[in-house]
Amino acid sequence: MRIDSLHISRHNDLFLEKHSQSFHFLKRELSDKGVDIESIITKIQQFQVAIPSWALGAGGTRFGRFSMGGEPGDLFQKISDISIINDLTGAAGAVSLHIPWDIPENVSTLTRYASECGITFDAVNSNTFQDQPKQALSYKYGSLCHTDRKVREQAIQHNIEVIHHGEALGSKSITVWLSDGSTFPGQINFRQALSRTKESLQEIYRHLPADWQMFIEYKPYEPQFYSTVIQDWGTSHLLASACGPQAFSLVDLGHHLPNTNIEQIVATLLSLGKLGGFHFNDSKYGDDDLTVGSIKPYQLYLIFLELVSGLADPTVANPPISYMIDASHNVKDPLEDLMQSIEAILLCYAQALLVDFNKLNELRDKNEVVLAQELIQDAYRTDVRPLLREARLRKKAAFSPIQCYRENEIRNQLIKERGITNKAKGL
Ligand SMILES: [Mn+2]
Repeated sequence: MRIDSLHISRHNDLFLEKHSQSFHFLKRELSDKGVDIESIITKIQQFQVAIPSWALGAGGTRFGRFSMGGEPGDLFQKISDISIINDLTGAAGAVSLHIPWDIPENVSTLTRYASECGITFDAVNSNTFQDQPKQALSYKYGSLCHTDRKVREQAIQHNIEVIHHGEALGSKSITVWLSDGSTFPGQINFRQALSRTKESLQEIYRHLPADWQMFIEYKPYEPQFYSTVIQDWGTSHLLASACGPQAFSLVDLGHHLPNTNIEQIVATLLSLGKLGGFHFNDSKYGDDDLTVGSIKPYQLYLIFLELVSGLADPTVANPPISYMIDASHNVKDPLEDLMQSIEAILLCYAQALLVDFNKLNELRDKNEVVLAQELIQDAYRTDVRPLLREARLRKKAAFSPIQCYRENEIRNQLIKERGITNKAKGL
């Protein structure tokens, strides 16, 4: 189903007067500080974050999974769900496919449908962390790092197939995340596992089309609890460099040990020109399951300071970054959770755009510690929601995406259309 643009404009009409007051108040306040508000609104309008095809169903853990009904049963319905999010927020115009959970069957019909929905195909993701039905060899003891050459070849071949699926859809990148590692001390030879992984990635890289990028994601633990082969950004960068100029590191917010300085990792990778992708989520204790900005919004803001200042720096030779939300929703309606995440991302992005980095660097040069901190905190403490709303109104998206979603009873409509027991494929 698609959301009727008339319903969105009716919803917006209710807020126009109130919005105009708060927007003009903020506009005056920011203009007095010398902020170019129009260029910020344009940047907010242009910001896009991809939605993964596995995020539209109810999330869950190994203990249980509770459906909310109306889940998308196929790729067409998943794209339709993303188009609802995109129509309401104006910021989610791409899908990131996970193969083999979402193998595109009728490619020309699918690409036509996606284009009608205003959705493009972002990075494709390979999966060698599970065994699939009819798979010849098992990934129980790893995939690209496996001791058996035949298992490594099977995993390499899978990644090449994923690239081919992506090419047919118009994707331009592949994300490789491995669960390879060990759960018990003594289980693997670290040096050999790393060397085999490097050779396998280099083989995949040789099959990368000339205009494609390969993103190498890292994670310190889980599902392996003793070691992972690509445990941190340094290992990811080492492997990306060993592959070549089209290979990059991918930072997933949740794939760090507690209190890691992720913004510094972002800055380091940017300065190396090797930050390819970024996965948004949040976490309290570990992993990556919570809504973006729900636990550590200030950390997200500090990361955006590095992204905004790094990408604007002419001495930084880093390509545009591929952004994706990579979270689980468990007890929430995933569409609502994704809209909350988009709002949190855009808030921190807009706040980072308020910062005068020339002034900040002058303060840093003079070691004005307090004033530098004051400067970044002043932007963080600015309520930029009127800017986000203005950007949405200009794009004919919804003033309040979640409220509009509720007013139109979208979940009930999806349940009516697809049934209460329908389950999305994925985790
Ligand atoms: Mn991720």
